[in-house]
Amino acid sequence: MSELASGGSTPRPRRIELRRIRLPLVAPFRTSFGTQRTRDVLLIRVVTDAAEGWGECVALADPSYSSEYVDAAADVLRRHLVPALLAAGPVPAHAVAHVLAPVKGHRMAKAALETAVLDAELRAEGRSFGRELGAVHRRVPCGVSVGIMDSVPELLDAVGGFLDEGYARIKLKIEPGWDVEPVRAVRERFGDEVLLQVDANTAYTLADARHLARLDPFDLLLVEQPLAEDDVLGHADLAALIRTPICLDESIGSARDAAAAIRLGACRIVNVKPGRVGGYLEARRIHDVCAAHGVPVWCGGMLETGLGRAANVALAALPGFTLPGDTSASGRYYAADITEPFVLDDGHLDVPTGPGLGVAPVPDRLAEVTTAAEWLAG
Ligand code: NPG
Repeated sequence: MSELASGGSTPRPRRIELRRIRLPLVAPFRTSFGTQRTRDVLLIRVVTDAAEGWGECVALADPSYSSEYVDAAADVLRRHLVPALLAAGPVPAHAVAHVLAPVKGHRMAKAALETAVLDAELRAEGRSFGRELGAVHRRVPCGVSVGIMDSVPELLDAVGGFLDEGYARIKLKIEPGWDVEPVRAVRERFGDEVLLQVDANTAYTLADARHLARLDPFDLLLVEQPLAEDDVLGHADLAALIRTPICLDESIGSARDAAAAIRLGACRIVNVKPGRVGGYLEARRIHDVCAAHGVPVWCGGMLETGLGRAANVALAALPGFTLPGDTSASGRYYAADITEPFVLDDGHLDVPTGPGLGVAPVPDRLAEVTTAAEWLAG
């Protein structure tokens, strides 16, 4: 028996659907790399003889957060990843990455496919994502990410609203020209006890070190990805020049990247986004590497629908996720989600306990927002 087939009774993927949906955001979301107004999402459905499973691709419409974008993800899935998986026969979820490895890069596309296979497998076996990944909490505290605004008063209104809703942590998006003053204003208005952090999405260079040190007096939990994605050494240099702990996001594509960044002293905290790192199984490995080094992790977000959110909440319940994540309620982004919405309860979301993701698209709602769909078969 081949290594891949060692799952024994592993059902074979028979058909795989690529489906595009379009969801309007409740409000524009501005970051240092652009403004999102709608979410153009690629969903993958894997159908086996035993069950069907869903995966959400987090690639944005444009290659602005990273080099991946949704049309490219659909293309590489259609031409390379799905044919490779269908040709491989019965493949357990833990072996999907190995089957897809000959294709370089495209981690967000690979993550979505692996998630759909894992969901189908877990649904067939009646096991939840949380149990499979090693969740140790029944619910997780949630943070919220607040976009760049036109004015400080507008920002203070938004932050006040989120605190009233019960969010346990506030993350402010920053860029040159929108950093020290908004942070100062939020601290002055809401006090020192609010858990506060900032996210630059690569908007600075090492030459900004003295400016970034002006954030030090505000006792931020962390500054996320101040420098370029490929500037790990620059982050290590910056760490010697500022007191605020550095957290890496875009720079970390794998557990190996995380180990290297930690060894270099480039970060004291890691943002884990399953899409960015090729899937939930690699995300768990990053959790394990960081835990072994005493490095806290938290779960990032890519404006997921309920499908991706369900899996993120399960991941965020692992023991090393000691900081609140960007696992906000569905209503933070969508007036109507494609699944039952995730609703905040005392600043927390419940970890789904049903088989697989524990949630599924509501068929009518899914049909309403679908812009294209195609089936691929072996
Ligand atoms: O809560 O899902 C969420 C979004 C959290 O700020 C968030 N994500 O760089 O981390 C990020 C950022 C982002 C990603 C913003 C993609 C826009 C698109």
